[in-house]
Amino acid sequence: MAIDHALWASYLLSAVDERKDVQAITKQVDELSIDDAYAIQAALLELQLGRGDTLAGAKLGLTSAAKQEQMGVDEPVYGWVPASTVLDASGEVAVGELIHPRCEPEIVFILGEDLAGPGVTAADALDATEKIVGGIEVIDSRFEKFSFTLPDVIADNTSAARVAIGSDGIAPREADLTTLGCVFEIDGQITGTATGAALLGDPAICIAMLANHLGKHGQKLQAGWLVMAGAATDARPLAVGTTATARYSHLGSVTITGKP
Ligand code: OOG
Ligand code: MG
Repeated sequence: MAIDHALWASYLLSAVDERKDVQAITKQVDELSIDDAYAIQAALLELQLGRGDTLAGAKLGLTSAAKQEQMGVDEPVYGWVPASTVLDASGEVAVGELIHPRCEPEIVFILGEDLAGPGVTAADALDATEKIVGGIEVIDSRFEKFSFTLPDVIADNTSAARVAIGSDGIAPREADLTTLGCVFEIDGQITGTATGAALLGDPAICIAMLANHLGKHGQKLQAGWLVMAGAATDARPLAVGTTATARYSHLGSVTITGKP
């Protein structure tokens, strides 16, 4: 049976609106192809833009071994960052607006120029980048038990929920991104450490892959967008009262706090 993309997009948006987890799509249909999953993701974005949201950028997920092992999915995924999901400088996250949020460190590329695939290389990605900043992403799978297969998580816009962006940035070639370090802390306890090389060998490779993926759909990364390369450590629960800090070499620190 053909997959009704708009129907599943509404299903996911209702889960967001009602702050209630829902059954994985693949538990309810015979087969969900990767193409159908990206079509549901596109329909979901259409619904969000139709409500007046705008696009602030794009993201990758599952680009590190740490994340792939945590989630049991072994391929990178691509998604969108609606402007309404970008947190203000306070770093406060209203946990009550979310289902079962987790947080994770992100290396974030701020683009100065458009980047259009196919054929984009890591060097092209750096050329198009204005600056690189640290961040923390809050992910919130709309699926029960934060559990999903590859097509489910794609349809669900790669669990994207919120993102905090650091204020200190560097020029794209100011530091070696493969050795750029990150220490992730929850309430002062270190939960993970990684370098940029954890992200498919080089965070810039991730950005190039995303541009090439979008190129296949006649889309591109756009100047001014923020683009997340994916978390280099596993994600941790974010509850009311939790403070999460990502300390980066070269990029300073970013802190978020869970609020009611
Ligand atoms: C999927 C989203 C993954 C990342 O950085 O790996 C992601 C998930 O883990 O729910 O954003
Ligand atoms: Mg992420």
